[in-house]
Amino acid sequence: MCELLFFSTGHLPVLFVEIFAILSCDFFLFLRNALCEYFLTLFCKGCFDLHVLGTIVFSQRYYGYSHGFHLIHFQGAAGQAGDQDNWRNTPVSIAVTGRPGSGKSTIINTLRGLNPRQSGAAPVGVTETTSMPTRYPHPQYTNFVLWDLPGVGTPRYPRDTYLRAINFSTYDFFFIVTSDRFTEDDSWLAREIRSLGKALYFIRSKLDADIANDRVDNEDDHSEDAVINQIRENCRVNMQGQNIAGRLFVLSGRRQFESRWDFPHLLTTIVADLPEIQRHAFTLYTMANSKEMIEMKYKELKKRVLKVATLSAGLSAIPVPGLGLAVDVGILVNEITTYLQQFRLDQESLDELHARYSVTLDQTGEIFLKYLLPRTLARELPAFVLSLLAKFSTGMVAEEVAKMIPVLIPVAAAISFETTRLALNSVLVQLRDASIDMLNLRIEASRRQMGF
Ligand SMILES: Nc1nc2c(ncn2[C@@H]2O[C@H](COP(=O)(O)OP(=O)(O)OP(=O)(O)O)[C@@H](O)[C@H]2O)c(=O)[nH]1
Ligand SMILES: [Mg+2]
Repeated sequence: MCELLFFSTGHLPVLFVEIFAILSCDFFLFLRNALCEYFLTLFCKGCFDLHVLGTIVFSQRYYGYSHGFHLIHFQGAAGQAGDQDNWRNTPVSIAVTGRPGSGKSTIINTLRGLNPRQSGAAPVGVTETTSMPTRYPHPQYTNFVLWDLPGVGTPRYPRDTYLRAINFSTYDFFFIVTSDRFTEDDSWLAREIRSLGKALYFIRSKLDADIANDRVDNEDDHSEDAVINQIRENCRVNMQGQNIAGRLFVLSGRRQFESRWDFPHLLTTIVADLPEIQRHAFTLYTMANSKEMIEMKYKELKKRVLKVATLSAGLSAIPVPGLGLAVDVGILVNEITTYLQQFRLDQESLDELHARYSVTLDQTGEIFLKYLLPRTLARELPAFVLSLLAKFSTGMVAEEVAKMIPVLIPVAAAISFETTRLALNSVLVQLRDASIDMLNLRIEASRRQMGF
């Protein structure tokens, strides 16, 4: 039995080996073994260039089960550098429309991770009416764009010119926002959007204000759930009356409520609706505002680990003194920086948590310690990466890799790759779990601050 670890550039023989590795009948086993031998002979004769082909570890190893190569294949480092960040180039455009004052700009700012008074935020206020389509790119991810659109049915934007005026085809999907009722114009717009096959989400905003009002109005028997149910029911009747069929999300667009009520569900629903490429991008563009979203981000980031480990242990690897490894520490620092941003454990997010929600340094520090992470992780990443590699470069990895009979590459490269892979997988889990705890801390602090 053999174990094959291919780091290839999709060379034709490798492709055949992959296909045969999947098929397990004797005939295919024979073909596969023959092809591997042929492939190796060619390599040994110098027909392939190692830099083109990448790194190959070929090992013979008995497992005791009856058939098959265990094959892990992924694109080699050569020519692939950086493509794990291609998602940043994927355009995602959301159109946000609704009547004046319904809370469009507030939702846009929240989805861009901005407070209304921060620089670059969409103007918010009772007199700040959206008068023409305005483009708001996300500050970090410029291909994620939110469009603040004026509502349909005003003298300036009557139905018959609205779609042309707002350049309808630009957007991937639509939010129709109301803070009270959906109108006949909303119903018309929904039909137009659907007729062009675009996704549409109805948003009933300002739920926090309704809850706060009810607390005052029904001091003795106030119930948050009762308010929400009543609003849902009202919207249902209202939408039925307007002949509107569609998914409704009852929420507050304000940033301190981004993890409350239907806001998290809105984002996870969008992720589920999007085609594969945009799904990947949107999951990373959007904020970690619920446990579900953190899990989704974790899954997307985990898909990158093999590639990053290959890059790090690949052509730009430099020996790390004392560890017997050769890795590109810079690649790992960049990768973990991405994890921290995605999981909201970067310094900026922590500073905000401390300043805005009055969470103490001790509280956030405790979470880091609980998951065996340094309290000031974001500030000392290179040192952290080295300590992480030291932790995983134990005899165990070396032993595992040494069991293989390396034919084509120095065993050190295989050990560096395997150590990096294990380290990244492990730190991803730690950061995911810390992120969930940090989210709970944020939600609790916001509840305390708002009184509900
Ligand atoms: N309590 C509460 N107030 C909100 C919410 N969303 C918006 N507001 C307030 O409602 C007012 C209008 O909000 P905007 O976000 O500017 O509404 P808009 O739809 O962009 O308004 P126009 O641009 O005029 O069409 C502002 O005073 C906001 O602070 C919300 O979810 N809860
Ligand atoms: Mg506005």
